[in-house]
Amino acid sequence: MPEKIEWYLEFVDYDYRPSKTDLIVTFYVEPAKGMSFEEVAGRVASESSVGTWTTLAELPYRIKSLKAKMYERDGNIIKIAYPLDLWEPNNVPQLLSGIAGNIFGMKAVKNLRLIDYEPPEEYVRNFKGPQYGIQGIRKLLKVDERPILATVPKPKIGFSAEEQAQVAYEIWTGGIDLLKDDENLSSLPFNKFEKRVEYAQKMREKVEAEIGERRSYLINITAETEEMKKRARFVADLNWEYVMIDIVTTGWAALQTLREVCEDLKLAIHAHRAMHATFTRNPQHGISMFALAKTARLIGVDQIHTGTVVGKLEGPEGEVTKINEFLRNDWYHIKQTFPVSSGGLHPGLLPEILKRFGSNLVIQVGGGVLGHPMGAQAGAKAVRQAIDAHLENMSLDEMAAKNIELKAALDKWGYLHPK
Ligand code: CAP
Ligand code: MG
Repeated sequence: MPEKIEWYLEFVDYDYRPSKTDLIVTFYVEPAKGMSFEEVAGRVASESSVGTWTTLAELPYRIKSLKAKMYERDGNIIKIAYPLDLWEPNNVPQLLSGIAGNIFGMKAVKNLRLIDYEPPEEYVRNFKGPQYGIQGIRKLLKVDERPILATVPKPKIGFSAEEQAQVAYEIWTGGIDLLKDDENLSSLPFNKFEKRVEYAQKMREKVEAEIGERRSYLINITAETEEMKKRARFVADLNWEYVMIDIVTTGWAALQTLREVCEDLKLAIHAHRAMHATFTRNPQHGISMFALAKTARLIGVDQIHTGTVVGKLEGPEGEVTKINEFLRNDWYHIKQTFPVSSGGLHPGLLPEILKRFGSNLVIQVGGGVLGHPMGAQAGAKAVRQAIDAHLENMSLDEMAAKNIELKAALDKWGYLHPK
């Protein structure tokens, strides 16, 4: 009998019933031409756990207990159970190198998408999760019920540090809770990080003295990890409450490091997801935003962008709702993470956002404030008036009849869904 070359089908077992401690992954699989579904599914389970392309001369005795098993199929959707011993506690890069690594490049798959993964409590208990969570953020900002509001100055890059503080004055006095740096604003010749943070601090003191309300700032510390640690310390020294991190471009290891640093510095983490659409957007291939958001909550971000459905950026209705519900639901000891709705929003779209996702949300409006015909402070007021209309069960037109700022916003953008 010629020696067997492959052993993939040993990773397929429809009679297997996962144990309580298995980590379960749901994939969408499209086999390459000329390959059976089980051969390909077996390859996915093998290559993401202990196997390789061919049978091996010698196998340590424990291999049997470490093999992943594809145990369920529903059309192109499969479930694979992974023994817990495959996964090092508190090591997210290693988890993703397994369940989201080589398998995406295998010739055997035409398409592959990681839809979700369900870690057992034994795995989740190794992680801190968010330091503040939704309740903690609301307490921090002294905002009980309504959505938390943020505005990012636009153009996204171009203001000097001092000019940005002027914009901050406008939006904070107009009623927006959080100033936000844009995802690609780090430390630039005309807008040095330290200067920006210092000018904003002085402006916050002025505004809070004037209006008697809490205001804060999502300060983008995105950089090399050691530099991010330095910037986080600088932010904490000036008694700010948040840092913002572009978690995809900085990477999971950096986020885990900064989560530890932010615990000591008592800083909340706002997660921007720039670059996620390189792998989340294609429904047949890549990794779902749901899996990305779950990973970010596990490590411990307090807020994360999850989409709007109606704004300028892609985000399927069902998935955004599912992500937002997961982030706000209980998950073992892991606190809730605030979903952030942002991207192409303006006052005319806010009732739709609140109807779809409720008020337990952070809403970011950048161009929809800085593009207001009467200026940024009026833009901020128009956002608050749109939110108040919804909370008071009034139409925008009724609210606009009493508020010139909202009327001007509706005259400019109406109920436009930007592209
Ligand atoms: C929004 C934004 C955010 C996007 C990110 C921008 O500005 O600042 O980065 O919301 O997308 O740069 O486009 P606008 P997502 O309010 O002017 O659109 O929230 O989907 O991650
Ligand atoms: Mg941005």
